[in-house]
Amino acid sequence: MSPAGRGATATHCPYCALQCAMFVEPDGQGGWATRPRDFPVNRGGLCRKGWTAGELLTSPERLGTPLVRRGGELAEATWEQALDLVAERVGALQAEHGPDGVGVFGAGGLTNEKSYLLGKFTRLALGSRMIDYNGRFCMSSAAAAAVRAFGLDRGLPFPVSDLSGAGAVLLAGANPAETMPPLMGHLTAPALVVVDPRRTATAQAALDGGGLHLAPRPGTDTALALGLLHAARLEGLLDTGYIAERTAGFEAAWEQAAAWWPERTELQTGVSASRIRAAARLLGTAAADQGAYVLTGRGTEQHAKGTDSASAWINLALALGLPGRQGSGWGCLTGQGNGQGGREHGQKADQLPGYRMITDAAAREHVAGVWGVDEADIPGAGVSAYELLDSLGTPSGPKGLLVFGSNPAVSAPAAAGVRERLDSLDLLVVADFVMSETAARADVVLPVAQWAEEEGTMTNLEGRVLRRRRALAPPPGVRTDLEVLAGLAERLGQPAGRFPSDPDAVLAELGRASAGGAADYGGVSAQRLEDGEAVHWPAPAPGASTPRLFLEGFAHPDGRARFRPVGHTPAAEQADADYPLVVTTGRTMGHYQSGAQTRRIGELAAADPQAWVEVHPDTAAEHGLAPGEWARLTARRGTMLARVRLVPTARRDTVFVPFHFGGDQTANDLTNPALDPLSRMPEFKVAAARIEPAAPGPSPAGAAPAAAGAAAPD
Ligand SMILES: Nc1nc2c(c(=O)[nH]1)N[C@H]1C(S)=C(S)[C@@H](COP(=O)(O)OP(=O)(O)OC[C@H]3O[C@@H](n4cnc5c(=O)[nH]c(N)nc54)[C@H](O)[C@@H]3O)O[C@H]1N2
Ligand SMILES: Nc1nc2c(c(=O)[nH]1)N[C@H]1C(S)=C(S)[C@@H](COP(=O)(O)OP(=O)(O)OC[C@H]3O[C@@H](n4cnc5c(=O)[nH]c(N)nc54)[C@H](O)[C@@H]3O)O[C@H]1N2
Ligand code: SF4
Ligand SMILES: [Mo]
Repeated sequence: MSPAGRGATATHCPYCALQCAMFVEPDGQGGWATRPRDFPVNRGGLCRKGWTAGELLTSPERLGTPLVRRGGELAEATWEQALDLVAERVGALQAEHGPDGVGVFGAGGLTNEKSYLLGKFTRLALGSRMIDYNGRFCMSSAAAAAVRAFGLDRGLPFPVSDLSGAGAVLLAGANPAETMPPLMGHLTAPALVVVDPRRTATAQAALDGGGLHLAPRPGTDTALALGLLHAARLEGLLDTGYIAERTAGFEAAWEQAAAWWPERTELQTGVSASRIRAAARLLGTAAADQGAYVLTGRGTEQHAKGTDSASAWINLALALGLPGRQGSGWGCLTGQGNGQGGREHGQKADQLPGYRMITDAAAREHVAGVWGVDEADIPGAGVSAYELLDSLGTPSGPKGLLVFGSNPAVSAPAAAGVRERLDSLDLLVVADFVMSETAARADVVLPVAQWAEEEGTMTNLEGRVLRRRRALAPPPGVRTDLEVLAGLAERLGQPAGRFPSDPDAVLAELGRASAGGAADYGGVSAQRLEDGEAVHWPAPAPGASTPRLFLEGFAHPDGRARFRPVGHTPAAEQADADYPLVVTTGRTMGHYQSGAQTRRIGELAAADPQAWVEVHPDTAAEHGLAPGEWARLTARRGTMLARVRLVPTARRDTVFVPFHFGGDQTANDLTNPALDPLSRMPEFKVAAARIEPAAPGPSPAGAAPAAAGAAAPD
């Protein structure tokens, strides 16, 4: 690895939870370039998003000045004008509608410091219950399942580098070859088993290496996991000693699995009984030998029963004796850059810092003490992300919303309805560095600093806290998110110093607020991270770090993990005569999430300029579709346009669309907002739809929709 040159700053990628280590340095032409840095997670690799991440720093698409809507148009304003206006409008809305009249929507891409301060800001400066964040759309089902099984949720309870020693790894609904390419370097186990309705690059890698690809019908993962447990038991592969010593509840879980013999599982899932048996054998023999891992991704979690589906995979892992063992385990591949830390510091509707529950009296006392307020001044639990978005502007919902780090106009389920709700608000404030589809509808847009212009910490998918370092100053006219919060808090009458804009001061406070909680950052300091120490939470004291959880016991009081007796239930929506296909959604390598950032990066936009739909050639013929032509997909909630790609390995009953595009190519105009009862995760991965040729095609690709309809603030 080439060492840091002059002017090179060591930091981490702005995008996904792998948080690949990189250098940022001047490119010699007035811009900024990135290159990989040695680090155990990415080991000198970056994906194409990482390689091009510098481009947006100096892009003409960058927002450089606050904007305020006047007479229907967004017009330039000073920071004083913009922040004064927000504070004044917030005050007026809360005077009329009460503290919950204004809400906040946060994100798992925000640093730990921002996540923490955003939760504190909502509870104290706004006094509102109404905060939630896009992590609800991400790994919330796996988090809920992990808490009930292990008593604690940390995406991977072991370092990524442990994976390479295993004999087998099962990936359920994850496509890391596209979503975390450098992770593939750790998936060197002799046998990979990939569970995905599509023959993804990851599934192909499994087959190429002599492993297996199981391609279930979307929404049938729970049945498949039950079938694998059944097959493993029939083959005599369960770890009965581990089940007896380290777990509870096996018999009740087995009662559910007993009904899922492989042939019945085949009928439900479309995966052949022989492959189910083969997968169980691969995994079970590796478990007893070199070790094995079961990992889940969004494909198996983003369902209206995603928590049960994650629990079914955990049950399989427990029955094989994997979790809490060196060299084996269960884990969830967390998604956003700070998807892990973002869920620990109190931007979730029901949580306080340290992964504490906002309804827990002792937790409230502790946090109130750190905040210097009365416990009664901390409001109670709010509502989950989709419920919050769906209530905006209604009699019972907030009339004002502040958005930090998300683009729900594109990324929320049933997005056309969500856009309507956003447009019905009296006040929409968006802090962003580009004019996202959500920012374009705002009354006030606040231009903020980007990753390479600020300091802070991020917690990667293995619970390791990392230092984000500043390589350059933000452009004049741009402020950091922490400065924005400080400026607003002051105007809302908060005491000076309660909302520090210095990230290290916030980290120190976050450490105190989280101390004693499940995600304890009490011993995390800027200095430890600067020194390059690997600090995995819980880190309650200086020097403390926990790279591997559960080796001594699980986090339930008796130290045992819990099986959960889950059965298979069908997806919320089934294909029928009017909507004969299942549409599932996900990602491609070159775009990130709603595409707000990557659609503005030349090389990435050129590679994938428009939405496409993957269709089996027979299905295409049946519906009159030709490759390269535009198709219209229609679901009960709306329609989208996408170009046809013929994929001979696709299932005939299923089509796939990426959700990275806006305008009339918004995949979420199709998706079903049916919510998981526990995690409140929407059913992003299963909607019933029909498909037909669409001529002449769409308006300009993924263009931001006109900002019509948003109410003028003045
Ligand atoms: N390039 C890129 N990388 C990213 C991101 C990005 O937007 N772009 N986002 C980051 C974030 S926030 C996240 S959460 C992660 C997500 O990372 P992944 O979970 O890998 O991403 P997805 O593509 O959403 O879903 C994975 C797979 O689930 C499959 N799938 C669909 N329905 C089902 C089903 O019913 N069962 C099963 N078993 N599989 C199903 C899809 O075909 C897809 O291949 O990626 C992170 N990395
Ligand atoms: N159909 C379908 N929909 C999905 C999914 C799916 O698989 N299928 N996946 C879901 C998942 S897993 C996720 S994580 C969500 C993500 O979807 P979103 O929440 O929309 O995430 P992004 O597109 O990354 O939007 C982030 C926005 O914040 C800005 N931003 C980035 N960093 C910062 C920052 O530090 N501060 C501020 N103020 N702004 C910042 C970016 O410019 C961008 O406009 O989408 C969900 N939606
Ligand atoms: S894999 Fe994730 S962290 Fe690594 S370079 Fe790509 S987007 Fe960045
Ligand atoms: Mo995500």
